[in-house]
Amino acid sequence: MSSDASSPQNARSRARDAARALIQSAQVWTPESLAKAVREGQREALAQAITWVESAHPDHQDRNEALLRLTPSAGQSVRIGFTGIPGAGKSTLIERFGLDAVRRGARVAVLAVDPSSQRTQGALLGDKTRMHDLSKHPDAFVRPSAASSTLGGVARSTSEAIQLCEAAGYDLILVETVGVGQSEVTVRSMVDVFVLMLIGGAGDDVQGIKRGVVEMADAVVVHKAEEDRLAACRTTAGAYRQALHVLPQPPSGSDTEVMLVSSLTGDGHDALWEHIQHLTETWKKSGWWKTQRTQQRLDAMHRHARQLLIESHMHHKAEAWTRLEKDVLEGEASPFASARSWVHLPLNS
Ligand SMILES: Nc1nc2c(ncn2[C@@H]2O[C@H](COP(=O)(O)OP(=O)(O)O)[C@@H](O)[C@H]2O)c(=O)[nH]1
Ligand SMILES: [Mg+2]
Repeated sequence: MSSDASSPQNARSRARDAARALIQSAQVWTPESLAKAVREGQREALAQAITWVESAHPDHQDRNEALLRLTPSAGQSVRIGFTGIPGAGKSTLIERFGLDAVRRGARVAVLAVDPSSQRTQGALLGDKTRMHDLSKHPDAFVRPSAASSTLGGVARSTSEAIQLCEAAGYDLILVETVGVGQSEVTVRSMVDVFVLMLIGGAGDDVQGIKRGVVEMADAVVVHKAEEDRLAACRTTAGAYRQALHVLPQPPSGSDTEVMLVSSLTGDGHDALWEHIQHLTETWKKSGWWKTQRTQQRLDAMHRHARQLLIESHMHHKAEAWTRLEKDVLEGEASPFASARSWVHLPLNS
């Protein structure tokens, strides 16, 4: 048989591939067909399903609800959140951690929550190139942060994206969130293990780490701990160990571990993996695993109720909103009175 690229057989097969790709891209999904494709583990379907649930449009909510009903999570996964300022090395650590995990036999999904990417678009591009090897791996799925977001930010749909990844058979879900604003609090309530990442020697004020975020962490990673940075990283780690000592014990019952890690050399990566394994096993035995997940389901319901209310009102009373905003800007109405009258207006005003 000829292997010549210009042979008629090859041309026919290329045409067939192109036609198939065209059909696929033009495919009109129903919640049923999309859910089935997600459960079969088709990546394009998973990407499409996440795009669906990211939509805040009221007309899309029936469709999304049907999709989510048909893609229940088996609940066997481990969800890990990583937070830290831009530049802490989250994407780099996640790529290395994820590649180690697929080598150990896990199927890994990475989701990014980046409220700042809407403005800069920078993180989006950065993550795609940074997780290059992981995103190409057949046992991994990498979803860079959505660039568009309405009220409540990208985090709004992250718990649904997690569910979809689990339905598609991914058993290790890694969520990257930038340590600004409310995103780390929201992500904390969606993951089993929460990791705070710092750079050694950079100082707290520089990194903008709030005490509340340290309290939420199950592990503190002092990152980029290699070569001439090692001494500074050890000092930072010592300071955090001391600070954690005076904080109350976390509700999980496990003390927060402070670890030195380098994603350049890989030092500390095995220890981080083992620590997370240890927490998982301990919490499954103690009951904390189930307690936390149950509480998180309730948190998610509350979050959605707030979000759906505001989105529905924004959609149906958009004109009144603009009018009232103008009144407030011109000093003709008080913010409180305007907000109240808007809330009490009937829909479609
Ligand atoms: N020295 C050193 N640099 C690192 C390490 N991990 C990441 N970096 C670098 O830190 C910069 C920011 O990394 P990135 O993963 O994009 O950080 P993110 O914004 O937190 O996702 C990049 O230039 C990385 O190459 C590490 O372990 N050691
Ligand atoms: Mg990043």
